[in-house]
Amino acid sequence: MSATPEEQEQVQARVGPEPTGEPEFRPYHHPAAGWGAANSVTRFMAREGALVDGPRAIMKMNHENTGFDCPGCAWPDDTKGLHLDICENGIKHVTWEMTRKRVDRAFFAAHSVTELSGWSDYDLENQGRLTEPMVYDPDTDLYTPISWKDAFELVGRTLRELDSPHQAAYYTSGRLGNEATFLYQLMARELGTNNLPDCSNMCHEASGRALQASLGTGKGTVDLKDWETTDALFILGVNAASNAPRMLTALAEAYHRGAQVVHINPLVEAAATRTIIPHDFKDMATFHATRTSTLNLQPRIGGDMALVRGMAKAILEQSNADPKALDREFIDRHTAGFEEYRALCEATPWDEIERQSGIGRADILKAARVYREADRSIVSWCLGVTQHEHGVDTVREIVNLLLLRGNLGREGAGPSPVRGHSNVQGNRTCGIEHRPTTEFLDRLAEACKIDPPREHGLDTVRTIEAMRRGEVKVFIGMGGNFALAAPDTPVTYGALRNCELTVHVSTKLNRSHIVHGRQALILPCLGRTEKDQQRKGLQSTSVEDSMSMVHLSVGMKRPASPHLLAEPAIVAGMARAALPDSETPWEWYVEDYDRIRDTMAQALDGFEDFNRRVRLPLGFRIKQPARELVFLTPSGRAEFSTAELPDVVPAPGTLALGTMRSHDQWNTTIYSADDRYRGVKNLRTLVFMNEDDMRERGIAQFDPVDITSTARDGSQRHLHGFLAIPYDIPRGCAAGYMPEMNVLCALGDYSTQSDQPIMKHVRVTIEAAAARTP
Ligand SMILES: Nc1nc2c(c(=O)[nH]1)N[C@H]1C(S)=C(S)[C@@H](COP(=O)(O)OP(=O)(O)OC[C@H]3O[C@@H](n4cnc5c(=O)[nH]c(N)nc54)[C@H](O)[C@@H]3O)O[C@H]1N2
Ligand SMILES: Nc1nc2c(c(=O)[nH]1)N[C@H]1C(S)=C(S)[C@@H](COP(=O)(O)OP(=O)(O)OC[C@H]3O[C@@H](n4cnc5c(=O)[nH]c(N)nc54)[C@H](O)[C@@H]3O)O[C@H]1N2
Ligand SMILES: [Mo]
Repeated sequence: MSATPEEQEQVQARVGPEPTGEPEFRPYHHPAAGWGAANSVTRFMAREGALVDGPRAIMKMNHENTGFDCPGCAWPDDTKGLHLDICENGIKHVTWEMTRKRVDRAFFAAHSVTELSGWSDYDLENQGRLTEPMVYDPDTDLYTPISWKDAFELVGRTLRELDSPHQAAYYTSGRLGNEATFLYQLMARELGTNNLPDCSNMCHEASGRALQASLGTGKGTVDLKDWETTDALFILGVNAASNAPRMLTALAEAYHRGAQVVHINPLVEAAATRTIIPHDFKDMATFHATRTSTLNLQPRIGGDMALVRGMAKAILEQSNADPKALDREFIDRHTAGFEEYRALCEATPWDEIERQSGIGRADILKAARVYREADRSIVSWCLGVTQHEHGVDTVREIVNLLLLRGNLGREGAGPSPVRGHSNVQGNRTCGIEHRPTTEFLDRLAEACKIDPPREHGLDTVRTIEAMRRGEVKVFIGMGGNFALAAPDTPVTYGALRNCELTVHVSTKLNRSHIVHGRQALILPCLGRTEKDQQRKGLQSTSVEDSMSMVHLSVGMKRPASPHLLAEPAIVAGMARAALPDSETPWEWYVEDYDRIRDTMAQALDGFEDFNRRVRLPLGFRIKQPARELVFLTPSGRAEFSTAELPDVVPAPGTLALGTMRSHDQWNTTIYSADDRYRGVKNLRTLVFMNEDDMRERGIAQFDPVDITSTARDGSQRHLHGFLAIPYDIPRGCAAGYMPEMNVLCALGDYSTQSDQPIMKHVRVTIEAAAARTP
């Protein structure tokens, strides 16, 4: 299944920008955010030519219903009207969208696709905003302009000519607003398929499935107010300072308040040290840093479940002498399976817990004591927990721990997954789900007068497999950069190239436009910062954050080009062409998004009275039954899980490699080759290793190394010449950046629990690079 070494190398060498100097590594000892962030932002805005518009736009960001929602991460907005509820990376994100650079028809006429395929991903995106629809011309190997009408007709004709609706797949990246999302899933289902792969399949699928199984609803139960009142925060597998920077404010406030903040991560990330809160002008002026951690534990990669089991075991042991260690009343009234779980914890020996977690018993007991002494605890997690074979079991173990002390359904307590893209949670709520429930489909059928397909569709990995086999012939991407984000890069490339038609609705040029099907379209859309003018006036779109708050986002900038269409209009255009007999009033919907919202109010649970409630000052919170102690599980109670601990200890000579983001990137969008908080400059093709693991292999800092991954099926994949960096990471663990390292992730290595590609635990060997024959 794997590609030739040459193909793999081509892929990994071309992601980041040309370094501006020699690689540097100096461990970072400064607080997160603060002036380092402010400097970085100013330089970045100057580069994008956004120094004039940027600040004005940023003042409008995340303001209750009068501004646009930051298109960056899914952290909720401040509820107290904080002016400047913003962060370095959100600003970069917005500036990147508002750049003055443009990719126009002259650009495409001057550069063939073959030429562009030799460009780095950084250079592709850095050309600026796309300006008009383009179609690939195989005769000239150029993208050439096409009218919107002809583009829609090409999509419609190709879809109509398929033998089965299941020969098309409709990918969503988590930035799509709720209204466009609803129309998009409606189009797919009216055409007759549930093939709705999305970025959640690579992200929080495990969280959704675990919370669904344990609590009956696949979302977190807490909100920001809970974060503000909790006694103890446990943060697992999140690089908050880079990926959810506004969480720093919550951590610093918690620390000020005297709450305990425990970070559990093989790497001590910047958020686990100190921060200067950027909107706190006094702190900024006086360089005053606040601690954001009271305890850091560094488990081995994949060791979280054992660590959490250890905490639970400690609490249960204590409860023999001190019954108050448990909330017996809560357990008896609201949970099922407690005795089995207790027996399992008792039967799991401490030495096994220590070996699998990589943490000594004394440290586990410290964490358990924090948990025991807190009246209210929140556990928060992100990809460090989910992108594993046993991601579902681990999230369920987290819930087990919370249940022991009744940390659910009351203020300041509960599970709090940190979602990824700004609207990835809203996408799911509004129907992007390849495994829809019968209740969802029944309501959709009634509200929209369609007959939706009942069989489950394809997720991300299954879509790639089906494209390779020629079973999916049309790939439509609503945002995102599928070619680069998905695992097993050369295999994914091959799958896309095997398509009859690939269509990408995008704001910027990216790899997925260059690695295309026999026919290919680039359809440029408005960004979230831009004014969306439709027949009935200026439109706003709604989004849902990590804590289930739904609110409106209104663009304020003039569109990057007069030829851009809004995402709902693009969906409607494709749908109208593909479904000539459709009774859905596609154009009528697009004239006024209130009409889409009225239909959503009928079709979606929790969206009653949508148009009114979404206009409330902070929007509204979708009701979360588990929060009200209503558990939609088979037993009607919160269910303890009883999974055996997996064996995550690497075999002798091998390492567990986690792929992750640098500080200066947004998934496949790379801003620079620096990773400030990890002390790295001018280098992305690196691997962080424990010093002893390096010494054992005769590897010194910046030595080039060869990395070989071995998949479950025994196939091997390679990266050549990455530079080793000695880092504070447990022995047997290594880390490096996505998407460069996606070539190491075998397509077949997805979790049997969640179907998520295993991106945080790749089995590798690393050795000093063999000399290469030129
Ligand atoms: N600026 C910026 N913001 C972003 C993104 C971005 O690319 N840039 N991406 C967005 C998206 S889509 C998502 S999903 C989120 C991702 O947010 P994160 O989950 O923070 O993303 P990663 O960079 O993959 O980092 C994962 C963290 O998990 C840790 N880790 C790795 N393996 C393990 C393990 O076995 N156990 C534990 N406990 N920790 C482990 C790593 O050390 C790292 O700190 O961020 C969102 N926000
Ligand atoms: N090895 C490894 N791989 C990973 C991960 C990992 O941790 N390790 N993480 C995974 C995760 S969590 C995720 S979410 C995926 C990310 O996967 P994707 O969501 O597919 O990728 P992005 O890089 O976020 O997409 C960037 C592109 O989105 C387009 N875009 C930006 N704004 C808009 C907009 O407003 N509308 C539209 N239509 N398009 C827009 C631009 O053209 C830009 O090039 O990657 C996954 N891949
Ligand atoms: Mo994500």
